[in-house]
Amino acid sequence: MPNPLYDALFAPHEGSPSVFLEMPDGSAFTYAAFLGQAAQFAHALKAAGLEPGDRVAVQIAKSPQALAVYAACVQTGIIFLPLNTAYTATEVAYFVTDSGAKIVLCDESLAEGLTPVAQATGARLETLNGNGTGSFVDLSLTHPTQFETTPRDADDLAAFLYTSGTTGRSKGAMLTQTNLLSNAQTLKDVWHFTSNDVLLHALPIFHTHGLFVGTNIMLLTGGRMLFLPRFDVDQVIALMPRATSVMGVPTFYTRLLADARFNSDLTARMRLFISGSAPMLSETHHAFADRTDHTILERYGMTETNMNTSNPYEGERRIGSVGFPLPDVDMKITDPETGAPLPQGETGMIEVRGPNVFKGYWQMPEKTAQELRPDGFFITGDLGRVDDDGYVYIVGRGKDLIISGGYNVYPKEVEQVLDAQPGVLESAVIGVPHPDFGEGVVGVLVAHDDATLDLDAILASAASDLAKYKCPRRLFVLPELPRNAMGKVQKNALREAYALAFMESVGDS
Ligand code: MLC
Ligand code: AMP
Repeated sequence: MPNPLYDALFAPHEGSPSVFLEMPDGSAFTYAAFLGQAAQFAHALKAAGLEPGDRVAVQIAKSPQALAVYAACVQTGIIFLPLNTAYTATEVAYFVTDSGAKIVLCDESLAEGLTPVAQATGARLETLNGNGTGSFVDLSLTHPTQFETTPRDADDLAAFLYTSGTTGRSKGAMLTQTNLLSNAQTLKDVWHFTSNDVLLHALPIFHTHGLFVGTNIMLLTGGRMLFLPRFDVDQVIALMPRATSVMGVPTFYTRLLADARFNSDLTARMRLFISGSAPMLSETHHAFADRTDHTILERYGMTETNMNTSNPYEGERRIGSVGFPLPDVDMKITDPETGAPLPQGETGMIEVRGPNVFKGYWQMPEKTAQELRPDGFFITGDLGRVDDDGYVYIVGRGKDLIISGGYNVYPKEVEQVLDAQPGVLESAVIGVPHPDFGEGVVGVLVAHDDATLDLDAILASAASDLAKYKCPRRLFVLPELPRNAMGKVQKNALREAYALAFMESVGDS
């Protein structure tokens, strides 16, 4: 009985002695060992009473075992719900409650904080640590290293990825087997990945980029990954001579360029550098090409759609552009107000349709209807244009979103937390240029009459609710927020006003 995603990504490697994952300490996991562990995890999930379609929420460090949980979910038809390890217990509580996850898997160090979450929702809490130990592993040890794959339809759900929104409430993007598989197949072809490739993998595996792009492509090809727990310049430089490809966010490349050891000798064996998840400055593109003779291939994607466009592997990689729509992706540029298609060359809303486009937001039919048209086009919230040669340019965002080091921060979510702080009447959260993260989060506060704001206390309190990367790096206080005639806060004015002050403060720190 078929399970298209498992059959394509994992089944071909069962019993294979080829190395799948190589760790920075030199230890290695063959495909056979990896899939044996995944099968044991699949048994453990089944023994815990989970059925196909149930959700498993995981907030665990990047490790081979963490990836094996993903494989186990695919093999059992259980929906994999990975969570950023930076999320606070408050944030995780929402995801677990909203998704109705039956099991929460977390690092031992997080177990105490998440116990009340599990108790409140009736989820079972098990641990899995970055070093491959934990109660979940203990549960799996007595099980066989083979598991009879659960049949699935191509349209069945494989994963939920939560993405925040302009209303501040996170939405669970439902991704089907086809969404993940079709995109991996397309990308493998357009980027010429083969079993000879060695991907230097330094991205987190709880987001589209590191999991569904990097990992799925390598699984599909049977290639190897140099699997780093996180992006570490020293490790990346040490391992680069053994790699053929890197996928990263722009911060990876600016950090490499800031290191004098990074030069063309180091990249001589490299075949492909890919960037995405955030805009790359043209100066970074040029500096990279000057230093290495490689032109970074920039592509464009998002949680709801996986990848939509890519610069060509062969042919001109146009700096400033995110390339062409992928072969199976329809794209149109529309008037953001009316949805009517705009003439060639004009700037408007980017809409995409294809097998990569998600099924909708979990239990949010209204939100789904607002963003996913009945004819299948998804309204991305990104503003773009297409040039005469068909290259797509992202020229702005129709959504109020900050991207910091490749992580999305929705101002509304942060504003809600700031507004609830003592003495705060209202707040506006903006993104301003940051030399390392591309954009940095800044909060502008207005105090209630007579109130004196304790900015340190406000930041500390926000940090207990929000993941660190969402927390403002600086707070400023204004007597009132600038508003237009309609009463809307003029965030552009705030961005202009605080960009310099923020940059200077980054320089000082
Ligand atoms: C870490 N910090 C961040 C941050 N990452 N702050 C803002 N933005 C970020 N992205 C915080 C840390 O908590 C720490 O706080 C301080 O900043 C410095 O930490 P660091 O050690 O320098 O950070 P590091 O661990 O090196 O992480 C930086 C990073 C990482 C850029 C390597 O954020 C990263 O791997 N980003 C990739 C995100 C990603 O995969 N995005 C893809 C989404 S999918 P303090 O106070 O303790 O010093 C998607 C679709 C698509 O968007 O198209 O791909
Ligand atoms: P996420 O919701 O985390 O998946 O983030 C997706 C968003 O990242 C997109 O909607 C874009 O705004 C942005 N993005 C991804 N890739 C690029 C890119 N190459 N250039 C500019 N923005 C990008």
